[in-house]
Amino acid sequence: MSRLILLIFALATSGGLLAKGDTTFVATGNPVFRYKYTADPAAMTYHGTVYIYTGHDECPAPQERYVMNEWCVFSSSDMKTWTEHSVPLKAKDFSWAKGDAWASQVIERDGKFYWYVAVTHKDIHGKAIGVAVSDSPVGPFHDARGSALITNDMTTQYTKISWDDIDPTVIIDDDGQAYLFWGNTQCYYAKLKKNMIELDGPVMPVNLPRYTEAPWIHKRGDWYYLSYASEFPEKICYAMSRSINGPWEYKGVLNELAGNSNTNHQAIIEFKGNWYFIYHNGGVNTQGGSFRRSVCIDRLYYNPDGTMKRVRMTTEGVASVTN
Ligand code: FUB
Repeated sequence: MSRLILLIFALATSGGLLAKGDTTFVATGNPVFRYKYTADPAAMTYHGTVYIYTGHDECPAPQERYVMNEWCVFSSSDMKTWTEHSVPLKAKDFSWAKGDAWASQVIERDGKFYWYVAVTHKDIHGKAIGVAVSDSPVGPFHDARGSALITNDMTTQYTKISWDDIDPTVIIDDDGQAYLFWGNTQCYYAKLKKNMIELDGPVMPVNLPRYTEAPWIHKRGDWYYLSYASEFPEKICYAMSRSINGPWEYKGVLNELAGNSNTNHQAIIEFKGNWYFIYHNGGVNTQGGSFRRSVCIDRLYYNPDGTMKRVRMTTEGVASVTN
């Protein structure tokens, strides 16, 4: 099917968020996005559409380092036909940041979209977390504070490393209280004010076995799930709790090593009645790997007791959802 026909098809089905420069394509399996390297997926559902926010691995082969300057957003109403929207946010959009568009997550509150990102701080040694805001899930986004929400000096009592303040994940609980979780080596969490751009209490540690990074917090029924990258190379493990404040009970491995990438960074969402495990591997072409990663999607299933079944990573990916 030609690109033009795909574009017309998407215009008819996308709910009207297409703009000049957007690209639409039909996924053929895993990895989903094959024409550029995408990493650290975060996902959000909103009004019948799923949005996947990613970092962009730009490191030229054969170099082996993170070169990440911007974030990307993709949307779909059926998990098969995807639109990439114009780049909605870059590390340089945060005037206080030096660069490094690392892992992130977007959440909606009261019609605004808040994008929590990890970057390197220009003046305060180490990584930092910022937040951008937009009236649309596809942007454009702008720095919501003009300063970092989390800086390395706020967490030195827990670890002296300079790269612990990365990988933000966010949840709004049923009572309206929002929480930010993040961290490398040590997992942290803190309450957010209703404005979503200020902390509403102290930074608190969450102790999880063999924790490395990439926390993702989600809720299903009365259970809270905290999944995270464990050890290195990373596999994804998880813990469950009846309370967002813990105690967290370790439940084991959720996803095995990707094999072709040291990191595996996951997002978990429900969309149109199905649960999805969204992650990255190094599976696109012969140059893919730990610094040229690609987003994949597979189904996630629960056991009757609420625990999650181990993910089966597939080449075929997920089927189109029609309802
Ligand atoms: O993409 C840079 C870093 O690699 C992320 O912050 C980690 O989660 C890992 O995926």
